Amino acid sequence: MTRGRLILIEGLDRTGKTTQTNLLLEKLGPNAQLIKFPERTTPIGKLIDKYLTERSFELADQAVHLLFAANRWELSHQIEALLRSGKHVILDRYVYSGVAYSSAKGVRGMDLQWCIQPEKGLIKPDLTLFFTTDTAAERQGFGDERYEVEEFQKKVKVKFNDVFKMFENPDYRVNHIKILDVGNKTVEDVAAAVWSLVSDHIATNKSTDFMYF
Ligand code: FDM
Repeated sequence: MTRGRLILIEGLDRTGKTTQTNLLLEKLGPNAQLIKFPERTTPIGKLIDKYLTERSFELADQAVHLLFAANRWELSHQIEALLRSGKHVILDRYVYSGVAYSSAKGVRGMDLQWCIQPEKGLIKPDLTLFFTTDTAAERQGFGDERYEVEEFQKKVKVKFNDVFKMFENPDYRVNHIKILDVGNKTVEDVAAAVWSLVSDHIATNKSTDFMYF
């Protein structure tokens, strides 16, 4: 039996990741499961949630980065088991968010190379769709969480580019990252583009091996 595919939807804040991952889950039906990172209900996820929602809860940036990575490790066995059982797993954010957001803080020593270390060994997505937009209007209306500040979001956008460049390096064997400009597109248009890429990927990729960061 071929394993399920690991499909990641990544992107900037307010680009519709959550809407689109839910629509994709509906389309793929019972043969798929959606996992959102951070997964805020686990022991580590609860700490992350507290950090994001309570400004007075201080943690060292390095420690926060390791918590986000640990949150992925908490779910790594479950993800692998689902894929081996033949289920597709849709991820809403994953390693690339981890590296982009942490390195965007500009903390001494916390460069891309530092940030990727605790992610090494996690299963790599088979297909990554990165949602981006240049439309200022699309980027209004951030929420109240710690990172939802326009200045910081601009830095994150630059870092996502750096992260993808780093993964083009042959050492990292980049895998199927597709950039989707969602600015000025309707939910239906984006959903159609996502479905075309995902259904094509599932129809043509049958490998049983996993790739790892
Ligand atoms: N975020 C998310 C990180 O900083 N590192 C990570 O590894 C992940 C998965 O957490 F600002 C940031 C991105 C965002 C915040 O994410 C919460 P959601 O998608 O808004 O819940």
